[in-house]
Amino acid sequence: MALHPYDLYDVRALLSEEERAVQDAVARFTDERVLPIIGDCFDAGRFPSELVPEMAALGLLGATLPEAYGCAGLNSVSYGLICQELERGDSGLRSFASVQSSLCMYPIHAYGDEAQRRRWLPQMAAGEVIGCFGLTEAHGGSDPANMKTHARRDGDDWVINGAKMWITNGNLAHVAIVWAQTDDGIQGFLVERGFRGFSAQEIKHKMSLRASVTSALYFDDVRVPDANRLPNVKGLKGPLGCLNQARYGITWGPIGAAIACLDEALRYSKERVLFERPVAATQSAQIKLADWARRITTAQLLSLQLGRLKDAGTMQPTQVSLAKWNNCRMAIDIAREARDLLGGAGITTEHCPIRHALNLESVITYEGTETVHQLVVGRELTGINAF
Ligand code: TGC
Ligand code: FAD
Repeated sequence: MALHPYDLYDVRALLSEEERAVQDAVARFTDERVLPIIGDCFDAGRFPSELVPEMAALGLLGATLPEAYGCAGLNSVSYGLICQELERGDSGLRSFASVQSSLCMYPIHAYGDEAQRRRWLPQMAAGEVIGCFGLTEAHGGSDPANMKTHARRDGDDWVINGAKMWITNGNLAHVAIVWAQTDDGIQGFLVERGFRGFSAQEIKHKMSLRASVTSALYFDDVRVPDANRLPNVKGLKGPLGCLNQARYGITWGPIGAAIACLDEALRYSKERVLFERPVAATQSAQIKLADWARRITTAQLLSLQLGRLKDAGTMQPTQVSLAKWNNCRMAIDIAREARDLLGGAGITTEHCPIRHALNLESVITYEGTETVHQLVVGRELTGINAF
């Protein structure tokens, strides 16, 4: 029996029936709703917000959170498969789901009180309220401990001053989870659109993640009630705990992008006839295609095992770092090489590899750069902090 070209090790056989059903539903959504429009969205620099209600209806927002809050209550492997299938369409859509689910709904659930959960989570699961996550500042995203944004207690309120940079969904968001230094360590605040002194400015001229909104956020004496502070965490472990969730999903996403590139290059190289034979009949093309399949297969196995560890409650941040590093590197290399295999045709967004390659420049940078994740693994091995 012929092997599946995008699943040479039959990783799908390791999935439960429910996990397979989730993957199939999201794959259908990507094929039918995302792929027909995404090239144009990327060209126009437009996030397809018309797809948000459909993503919500499919249960893709906050998918692992409990049904009591209007969420799907899925396991982590299913969440990973959602990320994979969305990113097979475009990293921008996966980014949207990552931020909404792992960076906004997760901290409200994990660090918020019951009133905050009841107020925000059902509307966010329904896609009626969109969130963004403000950790990075312009002077150095890799070192968030050095943040300047500050919240000062004033009676029943807090007063926030500062700015955040490179914030996904910033101009779309109804609520921003903002991490600020306080006299009591870093704390998280729910800053609502319309609060006086809070503004967002979209970042233009991006050559990457063009189908996603990225913004700067500004806080000028923004008064936030104490009821909008996440009460159950203090210190950098708050935002880093959210990153753990999102980075986990990002290990899966680039597998989808790489599969999309392999798919397109495979079809193109079989059809493209040069020197009287298809490009796919040359040894150099076959070695490339085989090498991509090898790298995709190892990434699939890595993420699946990571997901099983996460569902068992034993996943360690270092394991997430290794997989984020490996899978982003795998995908960006494949996207660039697939662009090459398409020759000149590869430089237009009529074909997906250049779009994925450009998107992956962000994916390999955000949620911890490749270097940051290498140094996390290096520290684990040596016991020496090299940051
Ligand atoms: P350190 O100061 O030693 O630790 C602080 C506290 O945090 C705990 N911790 C973690 N907790 C959960 N998950 C993790 N991954 C954690 N890493 C550390 C740690 O145990 C400690 O707790 P406690 O109780 O002792 O206070 O911090 P560190 O030396 O471990 O961290 C250094 C470093 C460089 C790894 C960290 O600062 C880092 O990860 N920097 C990169 C920052 C980053 O990734 N920013 C991403 C911004 S969000 C984003 O990019 C969204 S893109 C979304 C999209 O569009 O998809
Ligand atoms: P820097 O930290 O300035 O890094 C510059 C270079 O120095 C990198 O090559 C880095 O690897 C290297 N470096 C850093 N430390 C060391 C070291 N110790 N040793 C050697 N080299 C080192 N942030 C949010 O908070 N929320 C979001 O929603 C969000 N969305 C984003 C969306 C996009 C499209 C992008 C591009 C970024 C987003 N980010 C977001 C920010 C992202 O997390 C940061 O860009 C990232 O953490 C890197 O920070 P930086 O850009 O300031 O680079």
